[in-house]
Amino acid sequence: MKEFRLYAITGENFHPRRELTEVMEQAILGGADIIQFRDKHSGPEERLAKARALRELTRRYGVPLIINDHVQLALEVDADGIHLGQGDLSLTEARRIVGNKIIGISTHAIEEALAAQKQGADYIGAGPVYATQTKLDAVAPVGLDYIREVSRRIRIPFVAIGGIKLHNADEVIEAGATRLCAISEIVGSEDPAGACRAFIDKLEQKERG
Ligand code: TZP
Ligand code: MG
Repeated sequence: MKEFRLYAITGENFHPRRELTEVMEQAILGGADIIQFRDKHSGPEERLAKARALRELTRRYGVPLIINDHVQLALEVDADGIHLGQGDLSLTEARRIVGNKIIGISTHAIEEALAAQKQGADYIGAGPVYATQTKLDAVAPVGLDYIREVSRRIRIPFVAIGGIKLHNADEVIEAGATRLCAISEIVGSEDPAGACRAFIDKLEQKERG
């Protein structure tokens, strides 16, 4: 898959004066280089309309669009990939359905990460690094130790997720993450583009050494 470093996921808790595509466009303008549509609340029609709007937006900017959970929706809007949790359909089954589209898998333990890598995931999510209010059924925080372990042992791209904010991003990067993912710190910001630029600055600072 194309290289990426700032993975922005849609949220429902964005700033009251903004709408979904506007927030995600701001995120892209600020440097988010992969977008995930994650929507646990809308019904099928609303979900399809939102996915279509995001497809149009991400195509315009040449940014990959990943769909969380809904494999058929990903096919319907011709998204670039899907993201699955441990409880969703298996990677083998997903691969059979989506062919060579991107498949990302959430992992919370090194065994899950190794299994996802072995089964052909294109990237994994590693987290939640910190406690988060955004995903209420998230497992307990895995902390920076998990980021260190994944960066040592996993060869496919991994993105750190969960409670990542501008005030703690440096230590996540220091632990070995070269890609960050955030929901609330981006979509809940008064200035999503500025928040993304600030994350990118931190990643670039590390890249420059
Ligand atoms: N998966 C693990 S933590 C999380 C998801 C979807 C939520 C991340 O949201 P935030 O607001 O960046 O903590
Ligand atoms: Mg899921």
